[in-house]
Amino acid sequence: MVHLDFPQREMAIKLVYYGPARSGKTTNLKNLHGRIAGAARGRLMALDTTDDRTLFFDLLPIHFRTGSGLSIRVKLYTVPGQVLHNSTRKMVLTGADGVAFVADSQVSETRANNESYANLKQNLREIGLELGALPVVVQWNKRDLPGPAIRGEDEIAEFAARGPEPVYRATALAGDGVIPTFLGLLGLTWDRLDKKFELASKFGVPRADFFNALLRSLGLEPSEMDAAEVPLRVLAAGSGRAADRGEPTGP
Ligand SMILES: Nc1nc2c(ncn2[C@@H]2O[C@H](COP(=O)(O)OP(=O)(O)OP(=O)(O)O)[C@@H](O)[C@H]2O)c(=O)[nH]1
Ligand SMILES: [Mg+2]
Repeated sequence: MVHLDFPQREMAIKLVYYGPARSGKTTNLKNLHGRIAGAARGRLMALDTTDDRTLFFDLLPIHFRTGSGLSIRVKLYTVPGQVLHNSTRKMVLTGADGVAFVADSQVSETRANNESYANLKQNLREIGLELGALPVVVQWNKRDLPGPAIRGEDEIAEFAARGPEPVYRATALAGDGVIPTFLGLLGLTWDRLDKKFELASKFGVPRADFFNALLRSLGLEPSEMDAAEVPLRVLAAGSGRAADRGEPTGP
């Protein structure tokens, strides 16, 4: 749950990277950690088994300040994708302000993607959140793998056209698509929180100031923000969720 302190001019946002085992959630955080400029970058806490599988969760804190002195903390978490760690996933998901679903592009992982998406919905329901009420973006990772092993571009485009979530392609291992996914999720989350809590007016910080401060402290180019604003399918304002319309949704 977002932490807002208007008198102290502080806010803290929690974002969660969700998805099946080995889809690349930890890789997203490691890549972000490697690219964030010194002052904004917190310590990446990761607890892996020897074969690199997340045992508990990873946490990457980011801290930056707008020109007008609003202090912003963004805490990025990953869940452990392995099926047996469900209670940990639920715990990490609690209080999330937004979710990035990292799907594995490999055809062999289709079922794992679907099961993980269903698991996300189920866990959200159990902690009293609804998928439709939460900002969610989808990242199709591992686009570098050879053609026959992964879903085709047309399949990804089709998926992107079907659901309401912005969809990003990525090769997290090489850092491609990592920043657009992160900024896209943070953008949706800001918009949702702004609607609910009137952030821009109460903090006196317009959306552009928030993102300019973020980009500056992360050492990013404005063009990277542009990439985040143009996912494969831009969220259609006011459109109902695919799930509510009884249509298939999820990867
Ligand atoms: N080819 C390729 N491999 C990737 C990519 N991203 C991640 N991987 C590899 O996939 C494996 C799993 O990546 P992780 O980031 O540990 O996956 P995870 O989603 O955190 O997995 P769990 O912690 O078990 O849930 C590692 O060997 C990564 O190097 C990618 O874009 N392309
Ligand atoms: Mg992991």
